[in-house]
Amino acid sequence: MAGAQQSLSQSQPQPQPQALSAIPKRALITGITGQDGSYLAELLLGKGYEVHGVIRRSSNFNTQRINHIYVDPHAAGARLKLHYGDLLDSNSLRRVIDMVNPDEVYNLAAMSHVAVSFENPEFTGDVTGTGALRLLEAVRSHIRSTGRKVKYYQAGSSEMYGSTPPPQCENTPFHPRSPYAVAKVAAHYYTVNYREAYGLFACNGILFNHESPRRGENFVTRKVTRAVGRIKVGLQRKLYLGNLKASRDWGFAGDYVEAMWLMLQQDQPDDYVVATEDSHTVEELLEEAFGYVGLNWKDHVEIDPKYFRPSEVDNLRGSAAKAKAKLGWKPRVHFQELVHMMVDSDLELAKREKVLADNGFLNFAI
Ligand code: NDP
Ligand code: GDR
Repeated sequence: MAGAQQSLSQSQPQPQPQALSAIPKRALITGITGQDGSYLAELLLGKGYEVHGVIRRSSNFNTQRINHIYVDPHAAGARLKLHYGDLLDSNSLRRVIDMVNPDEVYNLAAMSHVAVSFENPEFTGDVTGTGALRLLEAVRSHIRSTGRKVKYYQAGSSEMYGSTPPPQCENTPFHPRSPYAVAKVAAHYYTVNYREAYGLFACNGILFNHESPRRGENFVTRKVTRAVGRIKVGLQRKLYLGNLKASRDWGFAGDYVEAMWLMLQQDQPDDYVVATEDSHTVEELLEEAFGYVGLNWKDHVEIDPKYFRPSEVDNLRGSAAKAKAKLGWKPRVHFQELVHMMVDSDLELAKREKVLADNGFLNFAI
């Protein structure tokens, strides 16, 4: 749907503070076009929020994950609004925050691919690390000039633990193993510093891997389930992967965005690990995903060393005891159900692709 990008609001007047009690809470989400942004937007709309998203200009529309919740902002009652902005552009962040007057800011935007961060380290540091600092400064400046209360959420990552052995909790030392992870550690401590120095209500969610049918196709879970669907319908034969021995604590993105929201509903700001407390290797992921549709992964998977990382993170498994005790959060979807959900979705997608391929509308070199 092109509409989501074509009718971005320019400078709509916002209600003044005295009128706020009569209107819904306003949330601003950076990274709204990503996996988590789309689930968080759905969650907040369901809770009655007015949701504002920061999107960046791209030569192709990139709002596929939120098109189903988007309505034309001219329509009465539209509660999802999009604004152009970029974590690389401080002025755009200040402008959007001053225009939106958010009650809650969720910083989900990042260059989020670990392997790509080795290829583009400086860019990753700028977006994923310094980008958080730019946003924190924009929030601080907004609070200073308006006197309003604004709560801030920072999307932290289990990658920050890197080579520190599991189980990892809030007190576990960080040992980042990629430019992405180093940038996330910087963002983490910027957030802690703004809380300590300026009294900002700022929380770090230290989230372990979370996946869904909306996961980007070059992360390993989705790469596998996408291949399973295509192999099953005859559109693909081989799947090339890197390290099959790495172990991850994989949860469902829909569960994890609830934890983000819960953090900002507490009386005091704090940092929380969010995890399933269960870990599986990439090989176990392959067994589960291929086995679910009656395939043997060993017939299809080949190793391509180009997917090995210069420094790998071998084993992540979180302890979410604090989030369970203080937020009342717990994961609903576990590994097997998650993998089946993703395979079911990607099998349907592959069947539709097959119809297009059989009728000459799609080319697959298999
Ligand atoms: P995605 O890669 O799916 O989404 C990233 C989002 O960031 C996209 O909306 C992207 O926009 C946006 N973005 C990238 N660069 C910029 C920029 N310069 N300015 C503004 N927006 C930008 O990530 P996820 O949804 O999976 O993750 C959300 C956040 O949580 C990320 O910060 C990630 O690092 C972190 N995280 C994710 C985990 C996971 O397992 N999914 C675990 C722990 C942390 P566009 O669509 O235009 O590319
Ligand atoms: P990760 O996720 O690096 O944990 O970061 P990813 O799915 O990319 O890798 C997980 C593990 O799988 C191994 N692997 C492969 N990975 C990819 N992408 N492609 C392959 O072909 C492949 N073969 C093996 C990797 O080496 C790794 O060990 C994700 C991101 O969402 C981050 O933004 C987030 O912070 C962390 O999760 C928590």
